[in-house]
Amino acid sequence: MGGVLGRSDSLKHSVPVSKLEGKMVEAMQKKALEGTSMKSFNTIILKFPKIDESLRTCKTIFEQFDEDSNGTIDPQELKHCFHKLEVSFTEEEINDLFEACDINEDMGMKFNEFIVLLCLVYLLKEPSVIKPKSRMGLPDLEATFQTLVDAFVFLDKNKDGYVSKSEMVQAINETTSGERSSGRIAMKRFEEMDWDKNGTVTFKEFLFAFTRWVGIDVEDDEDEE
Ligand SMILES: [Ca+2]
Ligand SMILES: [Ca+2]
Ligand SMILES: [Ca+2]
Repeated sequence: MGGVLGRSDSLKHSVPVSKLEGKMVEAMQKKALEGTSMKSFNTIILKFPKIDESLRTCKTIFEQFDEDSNGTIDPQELKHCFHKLEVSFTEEEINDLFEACDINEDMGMKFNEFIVLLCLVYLLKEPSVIKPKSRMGLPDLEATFQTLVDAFVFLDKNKDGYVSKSEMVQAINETTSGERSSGRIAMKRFEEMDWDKNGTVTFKEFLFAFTRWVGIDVEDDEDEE
């Protein structure tokens, strides 16, 4: 092992964080105080199929809110969505969220962006805010979002609301002790997550990576089922 310890941890945020990111980090630190149900990186992996299944049921919700059925949810449709879900966000909060999740900046939420957005809503608001209305078809979505929060809290060893490269390595090494390849896997996973390459992974980046891993960001619209 080389001797460059702690470097990525210490040169964290050279750019000031956005208001939304600040709120996310704060909310995540609060969640961290509740602890995590994850015991190892493998427990997270084992949850993938269930999370995948649950997120796919989200597709119906997505289609419901895509009022003009053009495959994306625009700001106006999102406002209707929040209204129906009884999520009381201010205009500014909704816009901030929209901007944060609209990765390709085309003023539309694609399915995977919408899922990330809903999960951030879950994080930012009190647990009861997404009301389990059966007609909306939000079955165990909250439980799934909680699982994702748990996974992030597990990875974020120092509970600062970000996952650093060394935390990722630590999490994976805890699981597969002694395997040489685990460090490389950790690096690869980390690089997939840290898409702005600033050395830390936010919950938002984590969620986007997740939608890729479970395969719900498929670009083409062909239904594989
Ligand atoms: Ca639309
Ligand atoms: Ca951390
Ligand atoms: Ca990053």
